[in-house]
Amino acid sequence: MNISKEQFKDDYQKAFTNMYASTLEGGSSTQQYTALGTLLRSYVAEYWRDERERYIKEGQKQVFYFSIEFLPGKFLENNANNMDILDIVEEGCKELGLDFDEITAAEAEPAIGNGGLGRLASCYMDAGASLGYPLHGNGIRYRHGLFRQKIVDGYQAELPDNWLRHRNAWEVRDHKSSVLVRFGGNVYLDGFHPVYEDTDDVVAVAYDIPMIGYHLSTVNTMRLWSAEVPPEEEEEGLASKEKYEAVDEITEFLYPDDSSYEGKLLRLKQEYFFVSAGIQTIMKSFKRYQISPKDLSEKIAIHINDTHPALAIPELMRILLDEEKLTWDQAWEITINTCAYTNHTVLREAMETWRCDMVKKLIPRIYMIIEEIDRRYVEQNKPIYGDELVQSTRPIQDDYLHMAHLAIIGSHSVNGVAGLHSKILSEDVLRDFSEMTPHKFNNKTNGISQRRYLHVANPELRELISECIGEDWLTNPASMKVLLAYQNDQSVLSKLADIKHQNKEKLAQYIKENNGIEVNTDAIFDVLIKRLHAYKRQHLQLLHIIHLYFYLKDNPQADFQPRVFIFGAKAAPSYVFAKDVIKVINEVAETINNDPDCKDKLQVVFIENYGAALAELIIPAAEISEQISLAGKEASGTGNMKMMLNGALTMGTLDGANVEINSFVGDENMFVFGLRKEEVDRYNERASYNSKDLYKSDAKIKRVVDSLVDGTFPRIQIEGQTIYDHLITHNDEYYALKDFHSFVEAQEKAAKLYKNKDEWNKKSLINIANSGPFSADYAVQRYASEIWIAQPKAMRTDK
Ligand code: 26V
Repeated sequence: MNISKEQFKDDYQKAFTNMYASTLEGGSSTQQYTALGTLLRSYVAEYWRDERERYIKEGQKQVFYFSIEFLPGKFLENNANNMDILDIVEEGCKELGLDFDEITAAEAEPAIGNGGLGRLASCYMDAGASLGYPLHGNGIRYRHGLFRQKIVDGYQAELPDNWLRHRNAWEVRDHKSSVLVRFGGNVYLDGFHPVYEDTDDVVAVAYDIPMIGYHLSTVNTMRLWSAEVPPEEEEEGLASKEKYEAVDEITEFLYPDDSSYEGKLLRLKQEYFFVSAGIQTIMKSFKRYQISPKDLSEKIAIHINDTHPALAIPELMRILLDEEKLTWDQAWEITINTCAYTNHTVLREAMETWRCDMVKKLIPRIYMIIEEIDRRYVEQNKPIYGDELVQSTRPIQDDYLHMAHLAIIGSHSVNGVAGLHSKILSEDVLRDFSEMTPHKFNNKTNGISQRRYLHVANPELRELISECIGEDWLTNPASMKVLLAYQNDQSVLSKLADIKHQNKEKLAQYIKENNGIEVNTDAIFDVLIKRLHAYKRQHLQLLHIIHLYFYLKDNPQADFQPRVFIFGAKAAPSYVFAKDVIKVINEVAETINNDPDCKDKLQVVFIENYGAALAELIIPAAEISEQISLAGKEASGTGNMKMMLNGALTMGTLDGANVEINSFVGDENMFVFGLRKEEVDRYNERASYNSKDLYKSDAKIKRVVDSLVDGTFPRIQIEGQTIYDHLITHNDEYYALKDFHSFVEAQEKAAKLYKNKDEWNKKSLINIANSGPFSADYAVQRYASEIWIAQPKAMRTDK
């Protein structure tokens, strides 16, 4: 958008006074932020409205991305960037005597997602809007996001995340779009007509947040639902205290697990709540514009992000049958053609199943429909595929509802999120389904927002790239490949190194302020940031660090490549192993950081409360990107792409999207180690891996593992033992010991390479140049053209 700095400054001062009846300079940074966010939102408000109306007028196909989590990160800078006024805002603030960094720091991060799944949804929102696709989010407005992590005596403590304390400047409460969601009660059929008795009703109130595309291509909507007591019940004094509490609870907090399933009733309530609200809204707008429900799949696509929104399928059926009075076959065909499902994990413990009696009691009409889906599925498919296949794939089995089965059966597309993951789905985890309906299965490798993770998070690098290759790459990321022409250009390589060093300094400053540790910024910054989980193997890095520690103790005079190991990770509050790993990392760090033999050579930092906002500080400073999950376990990973984009070299197994990174940059530009997926499978099939034997026969491994329990590191008696037991007593489920030597070797190679700065910088540049294909823009284009069959609008030329 076009606005002068003077105009902006004037608007800002007025907006502040309108809001707080005081002057801007005297405001707190939170007030300054809130007024600024509100002002920027007001700049796009008319355009947002126009775009909504245009969508309706032009009858363009709309896509609704249903996700129980979003992780948008802070809005202010990203939105200003996408509106092309980031410079004006920054300079304007400076001229007004304000500290822009303080203002951005005052923005509360909406942590309404756990990790990869939610962040991916938000990258797609950004890409969708930037490309002009009508792609809208549908989710939950949790009043408390993912807990804030505090490290106390080395342990993770969880504190509530009250991100809405100072209100959200970007959201608009749209109470007129409220819908009623019915729970419980009795339902019986009067002919074909369902009769509801004694239901427990909840109102879903919409909060809309504008999703502002790059260069203001379009403004889409992320709609988050909040649960309230129905106003009629309130006005007639019918709502009890218990009712208020029960309703409040629905959108009170985000479940803090991302890879283990727990069949909690409240979680099921959340799932039905936001799904029903979203589907009802879509159908209401259809009615308003008198579009026939038979045209539904031509006019909208519904995306089911993991299984949590899979009740969209029976909910859509319910409306088509009960309200639109379609026949079952008509309704079913429409539903399948409208819905598509993405799987994000192959971990068995994360597969969602619900006890049927629970579903039946909470949402009786929906359960009736699911039973009918199941009955017809068996009836129609048994004669074709035989009993065995049908039994293993039906939605209801042994009194449990299998959400993935429901999602697959009710969708026309099922995709994994990286090549290897999609292959595992169709050949292994979902093999029976892919045998029956191979046409549904496809891959959509994840993508990331270059705008957030490079343009905004690393503006100096953005400048350098543009200096070299012009601006085309900003909207056409594949053309970053042109950068390869500079791989031997010493001046470009040294600028690249300078930028990395500045970013390391920034991170070092943060570490000094928050951890009280002065890290050596000439050391390699080795970064492992992601949720803490045994399959992601933070404990493998821990073993490696201990190994280096022993090496330094044994060889204090050795020529040692200095390294700073940086961790950031939250553990699910009930996940004992993960929490114990955090404690051990912190205690090992304490010993190492205080040992004079390690000074400026080996340092370990655990950054507290890692999340989307801190990621933007850490990623630009990373030199080694640790992607060390056991092959076959990480669906894709997206941190791997973000760090590559910022010039880090990947230290990785051939897992998830690391495989694709490897195919782009080649073995010589990353450090590949560890078992291949087929090898892991072979060990598992034959049960031929014995970690205890390995431990007993390998002195290096034994020494490192023993240090967890022999007092080398104080204050980890219990937690060290947990890891020891996992590795030795319980046979090292994720093959950390098996991969240990291969990992250490790859790390040694990295340390050696780092001594040759020119070579390192060249490889760094090669990584950046090859990261274009991981743009979320391409991923969204593939979803749009192959799954949603949706078109972007013709781009404006008047910006
Ligand atoms: C699963 C569950 C299980 C029940 C409890 C709550 C919960 C919440 C989320 C999930 C979804 C799977 C977890 C997930 O985030 N998967 C990650 O998705 C990323 C985006 O596709 C991908 O890059 C990561 O590899 C994958 O772990």
